[in-house]
Amino acid sequence: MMKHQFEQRLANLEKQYEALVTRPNEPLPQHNGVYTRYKHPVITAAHAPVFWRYDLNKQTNPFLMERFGINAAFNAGAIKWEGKYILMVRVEGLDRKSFFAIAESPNGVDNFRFRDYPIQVGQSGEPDVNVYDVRLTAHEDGWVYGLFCTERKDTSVPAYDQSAAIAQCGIIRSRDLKNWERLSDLKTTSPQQRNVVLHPEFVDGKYAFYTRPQDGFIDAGSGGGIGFGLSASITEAEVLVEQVIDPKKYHTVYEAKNGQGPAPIKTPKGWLHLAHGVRNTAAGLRYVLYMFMTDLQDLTKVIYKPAGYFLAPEGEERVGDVSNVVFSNGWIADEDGKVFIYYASSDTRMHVAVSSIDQLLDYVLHTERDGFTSAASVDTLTGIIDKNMELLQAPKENGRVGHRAI
Ligand code: M1P
Repeated sequence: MMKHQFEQRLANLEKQYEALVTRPNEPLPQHNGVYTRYKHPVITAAHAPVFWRYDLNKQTNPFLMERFGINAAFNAGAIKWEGKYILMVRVEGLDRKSFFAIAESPNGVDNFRFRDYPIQVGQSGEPDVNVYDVRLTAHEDGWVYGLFCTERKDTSVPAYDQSAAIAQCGIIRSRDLKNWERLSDLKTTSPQQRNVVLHPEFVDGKYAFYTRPQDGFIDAGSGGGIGFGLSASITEAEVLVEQVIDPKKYHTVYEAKNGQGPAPIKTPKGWLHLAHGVRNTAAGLRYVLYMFMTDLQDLTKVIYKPAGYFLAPEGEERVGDVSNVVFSNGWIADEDGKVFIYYASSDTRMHVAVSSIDQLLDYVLHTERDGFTSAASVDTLTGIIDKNMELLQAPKENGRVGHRAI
């Protein structure tokens, strides 16, 4: 490649990169009253800095070839830190390995920029083969914890089976979001664990965990619900009793399995939870998000749970490496009550939907629960229509009748 071509291409790459990361985002006009989606993904593989992907030295990379391609950037943990909106993103290279890297934004909806280096999570015993889906919790003990899935090869199967894996929960912690300390992996009685989340407060003086016991790597088997358990220690965390507080259930959006999303948000009415539910279809697994609320005194008691999904893949969100998936492991509740819900689509890119504590409470408290039959759904709908008919037919205060001709 001619010298000037190298420089020209590099200049173009840097220009495109700057244009992408500084592109303003905007709320989409149509919304359901519960949250507002934004037009552009907040993070994509193309948000990985040019100096990650290319060797910028003309001597060692004369063709200005990509040396470390990024396949996807998704399933990010989230936290507000020193006034910035922080996403700890699952960045996946072309080699399928994922790792964590922090991207920061001044406003939560655009201008996310990766820090220069990815995070070194260290090791705990047998080295991780793959790490992903971190949940960040600012715990009342003063540390910020990151609980993530550590995947290792299942060596108990015959050599021809190169897919069998074991998922467990790895734990890191930090006081500055720069230096991370690896703790021992969480021990439970379940053969596998994914979607483990640390509750932000002590419960009976202990650390509280949301778990997702599962028999196999993909199939939850006899497990699959959202579990809850306590551990006296966080450095040698061990949950001996997992109580399933939100089980999978026939003919729901969480029929095959489900999992806690980010750490729950405390409100005066209860703890707000965001979770993902999975069902099987002829086209493969479909992942959607749903919400529920647990009791402030008894964290194992689900007190509200709207029927169906809260957010499902739409439009281009439906297509990606693992299509028909939305997944969330990060949200940020701002001081003014605004809530930034970060979700990934189809294991490929990150989006934001903005809501508020008031809207989410209204949604969770006043959306009818699942009646688990078509007849029950018809009853719910009929109740809504009946009330609306009364309104539409009632004389208005000024003496006129409702606008709808009956
Ligand atoms: O591919 C969809 C999701 O599958 C897994 O979710 P779960 O633990 O519920 O099975 C995870 O691998 C997740 O990362 C992925 O987005």
